[in-house]
Amino acid sequence: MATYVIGDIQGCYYSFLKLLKKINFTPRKDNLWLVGDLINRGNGSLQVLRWCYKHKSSVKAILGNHDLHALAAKYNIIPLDNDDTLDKLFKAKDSEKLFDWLRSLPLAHYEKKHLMVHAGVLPNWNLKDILQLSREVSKSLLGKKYITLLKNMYGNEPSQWSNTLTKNHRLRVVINTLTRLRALKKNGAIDFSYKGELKTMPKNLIPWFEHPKRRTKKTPIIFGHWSALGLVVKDNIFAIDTGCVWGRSLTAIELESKHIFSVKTDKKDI
Ligand SMILES: [Mn+2]
Repeated sequence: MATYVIGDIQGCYYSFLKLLKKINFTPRKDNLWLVGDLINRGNGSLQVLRWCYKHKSSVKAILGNHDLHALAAKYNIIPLDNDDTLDKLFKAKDSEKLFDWLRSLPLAHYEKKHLMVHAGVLPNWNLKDILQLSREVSKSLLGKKYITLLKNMYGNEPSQWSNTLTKNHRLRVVINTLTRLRALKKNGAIDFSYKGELKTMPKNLIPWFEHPKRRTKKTPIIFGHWSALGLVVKDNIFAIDTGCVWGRSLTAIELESKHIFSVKTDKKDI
């Protein structure tokens, strides 16, 4: 029995199957954690979600920005973008069931002393804060007003956390942080523009995980979202988005051993 954490699949179904084969994944015996962005941009979003739904008792998945975007488009809050690849999933006869499952996923998962988020966390949040804030978003997503929440999540402001934010702003900062964060400005504000590599990062920015006062330093954190980082394994930080949908690779890490498994992107996926 093992626990594997897989990076951003983004609808790359054949790459996902290859990786499952490589780790010899056995449902009911092994556990699979998925770091979010299960769907969109790759060709196989429908197949990926059907696989996850079918194996949901073995899967612990969290929401990424692309999953939330898909939910908003599904519920007609925003139109699809030209580079979205969600048509088949929207038109499938089991679409409602799959989206209900997707909407039920949390934004953070903590188990076996490891925290999984899609993008990042803020320096002044401790583990308890993160799990509490994730639960607040889930409560809204699962409640009657989930359309209001999905409408309200759009926007980059406020870019700083404060305990005195209004509820709408509070939930927006939580969603933006957990699903979109890469870099912070020196004053602690979230930077929403930089998506590149560390070595070309502007001097006024710092990766969220390198903030000197981050309160979660002692908690191993596994995340995806930042494909330009590539694989990073150091100081309790496990960045595992290796850019499958960009034609690079899909990566899994075995939680207990920290062994890394990787497959090249299958050409059928992109
Ligand atoms: Mn993402």
